[in-house]
Amino acid sequence: MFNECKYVISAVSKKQFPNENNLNEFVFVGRSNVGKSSFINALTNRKMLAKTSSKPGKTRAINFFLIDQKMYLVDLPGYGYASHSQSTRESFGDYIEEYLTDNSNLKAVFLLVDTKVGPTKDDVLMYEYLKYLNLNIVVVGTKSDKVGSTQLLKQAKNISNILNLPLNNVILTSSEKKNGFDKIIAIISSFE
Ligand SMILES: Nc1nc2c(ncn2[C@@H]2O[C@H](COP(=O)(O)OP(=O)(O)OP(=O)(O)O)[C@@H](O)[C@H]2O)c(=O)[nH]1
Ligand SMILES: [Mg+2]
Repeated sequence: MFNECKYVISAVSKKQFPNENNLNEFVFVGRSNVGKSSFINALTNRKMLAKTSSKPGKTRAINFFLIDQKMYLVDLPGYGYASHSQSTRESFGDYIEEYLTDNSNLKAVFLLVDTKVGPTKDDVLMYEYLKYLNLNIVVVGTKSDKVGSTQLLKQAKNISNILNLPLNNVILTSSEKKNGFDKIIAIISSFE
């Protein structure tokens, strides 16, 4: 579905955000290490488009990827990683806020939570914040390969219970096994 995927910029301030043509944007949000960058790579079928790491806090800026000259996929820094200095953590918050508010190009926010761990306190806060901003939210469970098949439904229900949303609205994915991406692509395609 995605042919040309181009890294555009790692933005550290609003002035650097691209997209003067007002193309659709889709952003991936979640705590550090939840698998956002891996998710973008799996979605676009690229191995190294977005940089991934086993060390939390890899993505420090807001990374924009231009897809087929028609939309942007946006990789946000993760939240909830304690070992950043206080000031770094605060500026992470600023980026996220600046990016998410007053952005009419932003069509959907994919909130990624770890399927096995379930939504953390930070995830719940982020979900509430996204709702408050009236954004179109898609809740995604990541790393579903780490959960046995008999536990998958239970973990999906756990996510839907904690976030208080219908079970059908929780999409479980594995970037490693490339599972669940047909649903994500269908959602993105529905905005074209
Ligand atoms: N088993 C498994 N591991 C995964 C999956 N997706 C990501 N990982 C691993 O989880 C770790 C973190 O992945 P990243 O994609 O870098 O996570 P991130 O959310 O971008 O992290 P930050 O940039 O720090 O916010 C890496 O070691 C990945 O290999 C998955 O679907 N299955
Ligand atoms: Mg990342």
